[in-house]
Amino acid sequence: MRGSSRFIEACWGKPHNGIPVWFMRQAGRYQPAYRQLRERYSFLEMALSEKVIVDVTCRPVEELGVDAAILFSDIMIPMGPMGIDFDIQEHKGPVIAHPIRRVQDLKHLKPLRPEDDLPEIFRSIEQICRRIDPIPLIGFAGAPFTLASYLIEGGPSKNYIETKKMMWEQPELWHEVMITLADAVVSHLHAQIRHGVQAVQIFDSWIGALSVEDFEYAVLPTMKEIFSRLNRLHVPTIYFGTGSAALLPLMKQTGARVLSLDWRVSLAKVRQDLGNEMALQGNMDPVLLLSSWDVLARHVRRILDSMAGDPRYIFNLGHGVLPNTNPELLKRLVAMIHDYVPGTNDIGI
Ligand code: 1CP
Repeated sequence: MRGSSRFIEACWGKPHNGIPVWFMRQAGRYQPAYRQLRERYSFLEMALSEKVIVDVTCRPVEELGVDAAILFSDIMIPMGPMGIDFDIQEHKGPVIAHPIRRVQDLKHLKPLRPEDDLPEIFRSIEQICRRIDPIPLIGFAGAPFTLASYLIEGGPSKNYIETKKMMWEQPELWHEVMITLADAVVSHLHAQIRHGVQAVQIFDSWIGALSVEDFEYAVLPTMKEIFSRLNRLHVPTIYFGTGSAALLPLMKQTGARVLSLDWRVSLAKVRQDLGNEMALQGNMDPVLLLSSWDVLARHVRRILDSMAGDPRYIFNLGHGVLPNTNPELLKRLVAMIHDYVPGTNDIGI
């Protein structure tokens, strides 16, 4: 049996001691051990090696003292067995050999059969859960919009021109793409939960590119369907986006139990606007980790004071840890959050 964890308790809004903390991209390039391995292996070799997945995932728990681990993987990994030929290039990210633009391109995709297609990942999840117990492991997947943006553009993008054109000019094909990806996301996350992850996060990193109207029409129905299928398994479900301030009321409607926010919004204001049912996660600017400790600590204190006493709050960054971040600073930050004692707060929650 697993013990209780303040991260899981905070997701559900149950009483717990101290503010939970973990970091997006805590398993990755800022870690000296990761960089050493990366000199010898490609990213994809590492992301499919059981030993590497387990080690890179567990280290932040053991070295930084965070309250949750996140699986070392990538949102693109399930796309391989579905028939997408891609590579992950250093300093760039995913590059897709044959972008999806027409109905025929979609016809070649196979449904994901997670345990048969990616056995290394599920064996790793079981090992990780045993090694870090009672600290929980967070599983994840990319959201259909963010995945689609890579598949349609062929790689990282600034203006999402082909993606938006498909969304507007070929709504039926767009719908098919969203449904196909939604099925893969749900089956991948269901399998991760079956093998032991205790919470799941859906990364919609580039959703801020959409207007409120486009999100409501072209993305929201799929996200509602995904969260409704996931919530049946009674594990916390987290929805993350960046640049998404205008979308937050609609992101709440998806049914996600936790919203993960970037640094552009005020947590206390979002709490006020969205009410008390959902947990909130975030939202320190990751660039602060490249500043001096004094500057960093002042900003952290402000965030913690603004959410003091809120049982549904989880400290995190507004986006991933940047590669040049000093691990010692992350460790000190975790300690500061755990040692935090609220003064008086004027939020009243
Ligand atoms: O060269 C290298 O060593 C690869 C760098 C790297 C790493 C360490 C990539 C390529 N992915 C990852 C791991 C990763 N990716 C994790 C690990 C777990 C953790 O958080 O600690 C996670 C959750 C992801 C998810 C991911 N991949 C997202 C969503 C989160 C986010 O940061 O917005 C996205 C958008 C990707 C695509 C991707 N993969 C890699 C890069 C550099 C990118 C971004 C490219 C772009 O700017 O579009």
